[in-house]
Amino acid sequence: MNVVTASSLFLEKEKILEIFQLVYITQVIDEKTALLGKQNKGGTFHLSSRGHELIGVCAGYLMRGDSYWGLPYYRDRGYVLGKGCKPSELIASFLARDIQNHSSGRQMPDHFSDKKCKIPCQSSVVGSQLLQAVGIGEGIRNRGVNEVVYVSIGDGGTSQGDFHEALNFASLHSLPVIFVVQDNNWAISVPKKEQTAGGSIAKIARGYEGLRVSEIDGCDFSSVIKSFKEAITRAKSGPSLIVANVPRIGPHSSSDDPKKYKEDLDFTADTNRDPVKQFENWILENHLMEQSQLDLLKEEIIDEVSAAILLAEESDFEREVSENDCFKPHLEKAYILSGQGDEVVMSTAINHALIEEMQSDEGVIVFGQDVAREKGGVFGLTQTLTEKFGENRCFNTPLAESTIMGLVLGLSLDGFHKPIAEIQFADYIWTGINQLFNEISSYYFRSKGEWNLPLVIRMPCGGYIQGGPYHSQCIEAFLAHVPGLKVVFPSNAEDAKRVLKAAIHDPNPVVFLEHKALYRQRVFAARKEPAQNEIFPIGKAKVIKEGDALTIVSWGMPLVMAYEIAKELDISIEIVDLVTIAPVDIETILASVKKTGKVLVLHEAPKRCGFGAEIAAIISEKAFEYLDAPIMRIGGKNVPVPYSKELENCVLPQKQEIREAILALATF
Ligand SMILES: Cc1ncc(C[n+]2csc(CCOP(=O)(O)OP(=O)(O)O)c2C)c(N)n1
Ligand SMILES: [Mg+2]
Repeated sequence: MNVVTASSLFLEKEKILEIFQLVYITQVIDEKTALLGKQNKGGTFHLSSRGHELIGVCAGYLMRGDSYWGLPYYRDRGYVLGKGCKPSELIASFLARDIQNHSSGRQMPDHFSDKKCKIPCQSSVVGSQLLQAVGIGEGIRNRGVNEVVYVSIGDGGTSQGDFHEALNFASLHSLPVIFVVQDNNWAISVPKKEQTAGGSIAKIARGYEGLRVSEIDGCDFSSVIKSFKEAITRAKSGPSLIVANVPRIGPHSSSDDPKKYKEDLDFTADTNRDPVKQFENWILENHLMEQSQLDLLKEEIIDEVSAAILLAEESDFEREVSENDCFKPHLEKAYILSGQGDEVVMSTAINHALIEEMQSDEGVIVFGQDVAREKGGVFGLTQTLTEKFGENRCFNTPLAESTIMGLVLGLSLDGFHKPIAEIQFADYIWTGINQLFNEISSYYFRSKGEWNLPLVIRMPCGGYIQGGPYHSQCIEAFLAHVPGLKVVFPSNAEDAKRVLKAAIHDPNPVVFLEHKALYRQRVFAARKEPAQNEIFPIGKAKVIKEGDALTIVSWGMPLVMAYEIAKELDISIEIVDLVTIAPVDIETILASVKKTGKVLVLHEAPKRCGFGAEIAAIISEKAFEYLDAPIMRIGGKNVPVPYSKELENCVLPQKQEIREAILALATF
């Protein structure tokens, strides 16, 4: 065995040379794809990783195999090559071709995804991978396995709140995560002095107790290897942050001209630090190869990349996209609806659904703000879960919604966990919305089905409780607008229990909305409790009252009001409880409208662009000729929900308004 003892690296000569080959392949791919981008072959957007090759390759190479997860960022092509991804696939993804990995042309180049290499699907959102990595780390800790997560980011990305949330959570839970900042001093054109207070992210990060922080020269082979080896050894007992100083030798991207913001001296300094050149010199100095051998090896690598290009060009483009591409196919189990138990309110039904699912599947875990132990959530829905299933399966998170959403995503990736996150009030999802709208929703589509996210996000929502502007929002229309999310909004105890079970069994992300005013409402929402094996499928609406004079389509609190009014009036009213917002059950709505010829769509959220607008549009597209009256809509006023009861009544739909609309429609 040839060991480079002088550098104390304890790495065989063959391995060092293999690392060099990968470093050089990274560079050659860079140069060749830049040329390909000008040849009208499908690739247009070029991201250079020149200067970042060594740090990435070493990380990927030392963390090969099934025990290591990797969430690299776009300038970390070295990492994915080090980890074992195929050059031909990376080039094919540059050319936007339909290949197995790296999104098959659905995302821009260097947005890596390769399941067999344990590289989850990366997005373009700078910093969003950090909390997802932490979620994977939490899953590793829960499963008690010996795995490690690598996650990288640029220096600019450390300004994102997610960076600090990720360091905080990883440190709090002593997670096996290695954070790497590839610090090239620039975020496109913004230099670090305009980016980071004090100029050192390492200095700032040292405040997180439990985090091992080191700063290294990312162009120095020995330092890089030593640093990763230490971080890997330490991972069992906690996270590390490696800040690796590297040059950015190219432009930010093919759309960027660095001459607009870099001085000549900067260009020279960066080029002089080229890690590939330094590594070559190191190899020569350590007599691992002669210059002539090195030159020959480099020529072979150039030929290898040329062959990979030819292979990549053989892949075709994907040419069709369907809305079904957003969801992993899922066959609903057969369902029986008996509802034979004792009468329960909706909050109890939800609590029981959680308990039953946690009993039958060890992978089901629950977390959020205040959900643990006796408190069991601000509405008490998760009470007894920690006591019954332990601290690992029902735990509190910091007060940070992006953390909760990043965790739920990361946890859902390991094929074992089915995480259920609670967002304390739907009004506060906005501080975690990037993870939901930009990451979770499109994950399956972006990875061309390589990854799916079996997760549930529970959100108490809705007004009529004097909750003011920030404890009253009904946000279903925002959620339904985003491709790739299933959104349910059950309005009584039996549906809540059955639909929550369907959501937990679904291999796709489901947002489960719970109206706070219905949690303990008895007259309408309390029901006989369904048995353990009952589920109600997502995507099905329910006719809760039959009639033939007019149809009301509704959900949440206004549905309850409509039901009460319908019982009082001598009009044959049919009421459709939507139960699922997305994908909406068009058939049930149309069948009812075709029967009655008149429809009122009724919801609590602001009428303007509310989900009622979507339903009205569908009806007018598909059943216009059956209508005997204009489609009516009632929604909240287009203002925030005020705290004062008097004002809240002005903004949210009231019984009187609903009754008048029904009478007007009936006599139209
Ligand atoms: C959240 C977000 N904001 C803005 C962008 C546009 N953008 C892409 S890369 C980039 C600069 C990132 O700089 P840095 O993190 O230092 O990484 P580097 O490119 O230098 O490796 C910006 C602003 C983005 N992709 N995501
Ligand atoms: Mg940078």
